[in-house]
Amino acid sequence: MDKSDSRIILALDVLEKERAIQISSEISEYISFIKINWPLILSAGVGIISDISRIKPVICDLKLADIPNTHRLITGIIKRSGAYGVIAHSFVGSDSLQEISKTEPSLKVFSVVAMSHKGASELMDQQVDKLIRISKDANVYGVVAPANNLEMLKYIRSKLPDKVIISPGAGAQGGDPVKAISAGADFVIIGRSLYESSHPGQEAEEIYERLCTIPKRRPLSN
Ligand code: NUP
Repeated sequence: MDKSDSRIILALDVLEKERAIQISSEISEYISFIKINWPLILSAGVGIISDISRIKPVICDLKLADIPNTHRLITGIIKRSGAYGVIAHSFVGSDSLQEISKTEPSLKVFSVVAMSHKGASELMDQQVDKLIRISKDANVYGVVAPANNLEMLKYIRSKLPDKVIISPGAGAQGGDPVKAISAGADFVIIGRSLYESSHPGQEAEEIYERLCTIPKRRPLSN
């Protein structure tokens, strides 16, 4: 079966380069992208972006939140390393977000409009409309929205019918991948429940099979 249409993004939050490569290779046939975050980049070095890109396209979860010039500098580095996309915060404003695409038009920008942890309710959740507005103004490729807060996820989908939604919070954070995709996510981001599993390949295959039962919203680009 051709699994190149997988709606799973692996969140590769392990610290050792060898383990990162081994897990990615083991489950690569069941995933479409690999998201790497500060823990792996800080421990393995920026070269890990190109190492992992040989297995699947890499989304750098840097949650950029700075002035446009700093975004420009960071964008240059990760693009040269072969990154497919980057995650940035929207609360810094549309100029900072736009600077990323201005610097590297081919790099896909995903802006954070809502988060999956409890603390998101203290400030971010109340600002979701503004964060959506900023993301629209910046014409981002996609947004990050929580898989474990289905009301929020559905709301964001209703406001952004045409954006790609990537959705963390399934598995270890309590969300269900099938429910998240049914609520409007295009991709679920899954970390611990895959890389901490004693059989990551089997686990990924099971989630992949479950997701196959849900009709596709649209052809997905990678
Ligand atoms: O709101 C967010 N929640 C979240 O968990 C935004 C994120 N970028 N993430 C990231 O997704 C988090 O930093 C981690 O890399 C991944 C979820 O991993 P896990 O909970 O499936 O292990």
